Amino acid sequence: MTEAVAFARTPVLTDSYMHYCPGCTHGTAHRLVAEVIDELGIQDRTVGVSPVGCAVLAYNYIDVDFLEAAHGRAPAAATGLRRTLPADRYVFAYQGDGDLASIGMAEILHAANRGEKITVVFINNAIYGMTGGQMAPTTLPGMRTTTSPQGRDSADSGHPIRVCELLDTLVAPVFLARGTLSSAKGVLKAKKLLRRAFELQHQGFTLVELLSTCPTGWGLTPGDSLAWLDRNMTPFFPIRTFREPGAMPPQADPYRPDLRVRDDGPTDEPEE
Ligand SMILES: Cc1ncc(C[n+]2csc(CCOP(=O)(O)OP(=O)(O)O)c2C)c(N)n1
Ligand code: SF4
Repeated sequence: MTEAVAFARTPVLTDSYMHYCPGCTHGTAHRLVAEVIDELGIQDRTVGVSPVGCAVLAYNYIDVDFLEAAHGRAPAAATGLRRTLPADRYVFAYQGDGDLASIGMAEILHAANRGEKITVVFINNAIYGMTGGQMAPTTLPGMRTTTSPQGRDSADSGHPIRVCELLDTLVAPVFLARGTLSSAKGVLKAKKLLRRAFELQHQGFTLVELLSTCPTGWGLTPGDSLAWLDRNMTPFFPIRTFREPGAMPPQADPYRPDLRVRDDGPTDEPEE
C-alpha cells in the first residue's frame, strides 16, 4: 500500500517543538513565513530579526540566519542588515504589537518613512503576551487585561493604534496590508500577503500585519479565541490591503513628488 503525504514539515522550519501556548497563532505565522521563504527559494539569502516578546525564540524555529534585537528595535537592526548586506539578500523583522507599536513606535515609523527595503511581519494580538497579559497600544476599548482589569478606558489610556492606517500616511512604503490568522481562509490569504511583501521587498518598505490570538492572555480557550478575534478585533482592525506599489497616500496632495524647496529665495509678497 502506498502512502500519500498530506502534510509535511516545511523545510525552512527546524525540527523543534515550539514553545507557544496551545491555540497561539504565532506558530501559524512562523509556518507561513517559512513556507514563503521556501517557495521563493531564498533560504540561504534571508536574515530575520527576532523581537522581544513571545516570539523571541523565532530563530529556533525558522531556519534562516537571525539577529536578536532589543525590545522594539527590530526595524533599526533590520536597517543595519539591509544597508550592509549585498542587495540580493532578504531581511525581515518579526514583531509583536507591544514590541512594534509601544516601545518600538519610533523605529517602525522612521524605518517605514525612510523606505527601508525590509519586510516587517507584525503580529497583532492586542496584548502583551510574554509578560503576563498587560494592556498594549492595540488593546481594544473595554478589553480586560492585567493592567486594565475594568477594561481599557480610552479616555484614560488613549484609543487603540491602527498601525497600517498610521503608516499609510507616509510616502515611502510600497506594501502595507492586514490579514487575519483566525480561519483557514484567513491563513491562506495571509500567506499570499506575506509572499507579496517578500516579492516587493527590494522595491521598498513592506509590512504585513496579522491579527493573531493569545488564548493565555485573553483567558479564553483556543477555539473561543478565534471567535473572539473575529468578533472583536476585525471590526476595529479591518482586513485589507492599504498600499500597493505606485499608490500614493490617501492625502496625496501635500505629497506631490514635484513639490520641492525653491532655490530662488523668499519672496516679499506671498503669491496670490
Ligand atoms: C526595554 C524593555 N522593556 C520592556 C521589556 C519587557 N517586555 C518583554 S516582552 C514585552 C511585551 C511583549 O508583547 P508583544 O510585543 O505584544 O509580544 P507577544 O508576547 O504578545 O507576542 C515587554 C514589555 C523588555 N524585555 N525590554
Ligand atoms: S502568551 Fe499569548 S502570545 Fe504568548 S505564546 Fe502564549 S498565547 Fe501566544
